[in-house]
Amino acid sequence: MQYHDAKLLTTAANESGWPDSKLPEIVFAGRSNAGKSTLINALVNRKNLAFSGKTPGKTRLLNFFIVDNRVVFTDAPGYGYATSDAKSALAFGKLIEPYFNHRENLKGMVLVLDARREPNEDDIAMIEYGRSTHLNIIVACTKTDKISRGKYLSNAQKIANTLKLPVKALIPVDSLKKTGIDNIWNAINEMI
Ligand SMILES: Nc1nc2c(ncn2[C@@H]2O[C@H](COP(=O)(O)OP(=O)(O)O)[C@@H](O)[C@H]2O)c(=O)[nH]1
Ligand SMILES: [Mg+2]
Repeated sequence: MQYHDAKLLTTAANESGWPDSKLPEIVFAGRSNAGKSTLINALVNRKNLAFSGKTPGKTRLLNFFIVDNRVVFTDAPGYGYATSDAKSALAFGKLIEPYFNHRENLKGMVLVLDARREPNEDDIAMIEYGRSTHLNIIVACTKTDKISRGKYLSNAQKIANTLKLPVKALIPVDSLKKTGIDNIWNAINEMI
């Protein structure tokens, strides 16, 4: 397991809170509970860098982590939870839209999906948004430890069809056992 130097750079509620950094950035987007924070923790080999599971709090904001003085990971709020009512959806849009549209060093998006679930309309909107702002996009399918290999393959085909991607664009991961984490790193390194 490779060592990574990682720390929270800052937490931002709006544009004035974005870090003054020129490093390439990768945003982690996905539904609440899809496994974004756990994936970030697995990538940097830390247990609790990004707030995962039942520690909400700062997860309604953008959390910026600097990794190896080389790349910044941005943990975005989960949209299932953030967009469950009109007011929250508006707040989510106000937080995320300027970031996607104006953040010059934003290079790519890791769309984080639970491998057991079909993408919903929020996931589709998110990938379309990434495409419309010309981001490089990779899709991480988490929690593969909870399903058989055969079930993963059939789910992956459905997910790929729904998102209009080749199935090989999906990267299966088990963030707990760290399976597939090297593949995510390779894809991130290509984006930055
Ligand atoms: N079994 C398993 N559980 C996972 C995996 N990734 C995340 N989880 C669990 O899923 C829950 C939500 O993860 P979290 O990272 O907080 O999701 P977020 O809301 O997208 O940031 C937590 O209880 C994690 O431990 C995985 O690959 N395998
Ligand atoms: Mg989280």
